[in-house]
Amino acid sequence: MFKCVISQKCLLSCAVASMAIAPSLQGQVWPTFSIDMQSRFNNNTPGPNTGVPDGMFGIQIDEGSILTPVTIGPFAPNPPGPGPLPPPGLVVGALPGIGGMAPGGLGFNPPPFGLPAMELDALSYGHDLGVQLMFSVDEWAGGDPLAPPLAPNMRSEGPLAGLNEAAADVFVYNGPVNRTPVPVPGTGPNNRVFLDGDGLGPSFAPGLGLLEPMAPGCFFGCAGDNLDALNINTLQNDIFGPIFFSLDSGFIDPLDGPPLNGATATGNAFAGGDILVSRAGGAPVVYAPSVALGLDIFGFDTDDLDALILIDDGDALYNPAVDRILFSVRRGSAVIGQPDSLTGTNIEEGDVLSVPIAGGFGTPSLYIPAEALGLATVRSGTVQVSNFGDELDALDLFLRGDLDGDGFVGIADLNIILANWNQLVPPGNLAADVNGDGFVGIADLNVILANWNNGAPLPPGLGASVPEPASLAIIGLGSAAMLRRRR
Ligand SMILES: [Ca+2]
Ligand SMILES: [Ca+2]
Ligand SMILES: [Ca+2]
Ligand SMILES: [Ca+2]
Repeated sequence: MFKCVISQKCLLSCAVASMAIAPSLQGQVWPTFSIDMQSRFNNNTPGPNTGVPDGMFGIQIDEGSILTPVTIGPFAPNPPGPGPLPPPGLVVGALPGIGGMAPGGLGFNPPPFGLPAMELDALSYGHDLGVQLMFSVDEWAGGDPLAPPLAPNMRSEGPLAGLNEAAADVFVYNGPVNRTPVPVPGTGPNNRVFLDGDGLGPSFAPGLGLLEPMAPGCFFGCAGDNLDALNINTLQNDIFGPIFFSLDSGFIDPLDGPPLNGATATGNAFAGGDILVSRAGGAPVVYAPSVALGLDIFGFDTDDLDALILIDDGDALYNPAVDRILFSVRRGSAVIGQPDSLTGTNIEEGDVLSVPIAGGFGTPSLYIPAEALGLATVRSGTVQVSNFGDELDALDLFLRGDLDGDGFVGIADLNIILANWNQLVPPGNLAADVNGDGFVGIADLNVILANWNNGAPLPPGLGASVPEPASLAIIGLGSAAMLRRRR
């Protein structure tokens, strides 16, 4: 029933997995993610294959690895489950020729002498169609202290609450994925826990198999992991490519200091603000250069893109008129504190950004400000853990009920349910078990019906034109028209 490679480790994994099967898997969620170089599962050590053996193949994890929870089997991205779980399994490694679910690696160069790390810090498979925004933060984020303490959320899991467990968690934004002005601190839609790093208390949300806690200032002695790249709904074919990602810039993190950033990007002849694309077993090429995103205005590799939402039209070539990008930048980036090109708001590391607005300052445009997400910022005077704004370090979009990943809930999704009706999963298709209770039936059908005709509202060419507030309604009508055509 559970397909695992034969080894002592995996027998243990399978035993844990069989206990962890329904009713508490998170249905319709197949997360793939990466950790950062300080993380415990990386043995707190930068560099290729320096971490603990992964939970599926026994290959050493590193900060360039794409991982998934170990709950079911080694051949497709797994759902999260209740903790404790084995170490995450290797989906795609960084170095050429490395094993994993999709063998061959992302084609990173091994780090040259003096540049220890191979840090992948943003991830997408190019179809991030959804209406719920998911994010993670780093270990220094405390959350907005003025926001209501709606536990479990980013603030209740973080250092202000004395827990230091937020860095490995995934949070869902309570607001809509629309252009949003900066709210008065404490009044934004805020967030709640969606997935938990270790799948244990206090949130008991489905877990990823990561370790907690990770405390601010742990440097290279961290007890836990920082999730720094995320895709929530990873389909089986996604992992073979195209895989969109970004690498780490060379400039130091002003809170963690040297040598905590490894210049992985320049070591591979790219900038840390570039979005790259690769297929498992291929070599990376530039998809969207940093300058197209309003980054590196102050020079090559002066900004680092560290979180990515990407919708590509299928050719894996960036066309600003049709492809859509949302992103965030890393602490220490030169563009932080500069006015965004839409509203003139000083950019922070917790902001969700889009591409520059024509005729603006040439900088990225603010899409959803950190304050709306429930994060602390310098510009709002809400930081407490450090002198820097809370760092958002991973992003994705999610659409409940979109089982085939096309950004729309409709007949195709219903047919997946019907084809597996009345079956236990496995052997039924895991995709059909929308609510994760191990059985395909009324409960799953009801999720589809409750989200019927729901679709991703992001307009084509997001951020490429000026979406004045009055025009947002028109964009909404346009989306509705598109959805009608697709029925
Ligand atoms: Ca990483
Ligand atoms: Ca994180
Ligand atoms: Ca980057
Ligand atoms: Ca960021």
